Amino acid sequence: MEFTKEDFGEDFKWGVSTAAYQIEGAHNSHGKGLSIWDVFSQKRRAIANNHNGNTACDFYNRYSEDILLLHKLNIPNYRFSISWSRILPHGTGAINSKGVDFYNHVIDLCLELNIEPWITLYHWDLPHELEQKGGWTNREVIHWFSYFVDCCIRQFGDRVKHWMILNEPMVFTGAGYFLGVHAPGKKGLSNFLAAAHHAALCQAEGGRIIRSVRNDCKIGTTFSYSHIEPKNNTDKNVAAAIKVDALLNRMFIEPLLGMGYPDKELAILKRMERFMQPGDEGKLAFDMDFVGLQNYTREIVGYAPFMPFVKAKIIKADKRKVERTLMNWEIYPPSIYHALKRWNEYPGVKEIVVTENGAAFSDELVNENVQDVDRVNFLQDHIEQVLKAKKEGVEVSGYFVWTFLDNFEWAEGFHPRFGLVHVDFETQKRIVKASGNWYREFIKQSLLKEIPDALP
Ligand code: GCO
Repeated sequence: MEFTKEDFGEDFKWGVSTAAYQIEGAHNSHGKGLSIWDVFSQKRRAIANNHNGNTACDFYNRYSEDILLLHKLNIPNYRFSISWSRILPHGTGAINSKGVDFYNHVIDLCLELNIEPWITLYHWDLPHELEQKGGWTNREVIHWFSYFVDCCIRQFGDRVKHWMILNEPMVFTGAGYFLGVHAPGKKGLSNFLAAAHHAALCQAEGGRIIRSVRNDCKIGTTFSYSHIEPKNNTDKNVAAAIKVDALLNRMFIEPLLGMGYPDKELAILKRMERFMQPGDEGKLAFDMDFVGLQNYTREIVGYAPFMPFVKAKIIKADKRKVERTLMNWEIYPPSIYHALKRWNEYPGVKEIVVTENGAAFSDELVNENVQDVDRVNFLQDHIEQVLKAKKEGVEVSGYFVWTFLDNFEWAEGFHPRFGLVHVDFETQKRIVKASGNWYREFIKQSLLKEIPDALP
């Protein structure tokens, strides 16, 4: 490794990311309402091995120890999400004060330890009661979501200065409302387009609400992004790659930047008009302070005449016999560099934060030790690509590892482990992996306060 943290400059933000449903557990404790993931994960065969997040990492009960562990790992920025139905059990209306207390404790302990809290408002766990009214396919979601955002910024905005509106809208609308493999398990083009349009409106509206309530917060939102290449340069394959790129990489960021949906490249998006109302185009735009890049891999695309709508398919990593992670995602560090360079060229993008990057490997626990050298290499190689982009002038200001703790990996259950910290899901014991120790040393110079004597 031929770089240090110092090469990124003093202001560069190092951190880790998590999400409520993946770690909190306590799915029905202290007045919490059910979310679509609580319900979806109970369906037979929805999740690998019939796992569910009812307990997950039990972060709800163990947050003090876990945040102390963040402190021990020298991690100065912690990104987590708010479980909407923990705060608003019915999705709107009455606030559950116990839920608010929990996030207040998390935030206050972080601040006490000089760890900057970064909040994601929506990381996929819509309140179940709202799904019963159509969820993201119902345009009313804009009102429900606005109410939730308003509650959160009023409750926590005095102390939390970094906000992200949505986590990867392409994934929760695509997997949840088109493919049906994520909660709420809906399928079909109409569900997808409706959900996607409403999510795109909410990402901008959420930004407007935060800015109208407080003027001292940095507002962003996050997007998944995979560098895409055609399997070869025939016209058909190139055209297929352009469509998949429009769908996976451009469909949510471009309307936010005032460019509209990329329907020239992906004609199917013209059908979005069915869900659009007068004035919507303008409402899709908002000038974020930063955008969050979430990158894991690249995708190779080929022409596939029988695939509905896009006539394209992704050729998975095992078929290509390339180096890959446990998720069957190709290990291709330049992907993050290409993403940063491309986003930097959008005139509306002011600042980019890598809000997620990481990998699942088949970690082995031997003598209370996980020597996850493959993860250390993955992180180093990706961080190096971020530095390369930064040196070339890209406005990238932070990097967050996905993730802190091994956790509930959505439809894959607990099998793929992405953490810097190993979790035994039977005993809830935490063991810092070699990658966690590496990251701790890498960011050592950050100013962290001593651990205070008394904990809440
Ligand atoms: C994502 C999610 C995470 C996943 C991670 C690994 O945004 O896709 O934020 O929840 O766990 O990406 O798949």
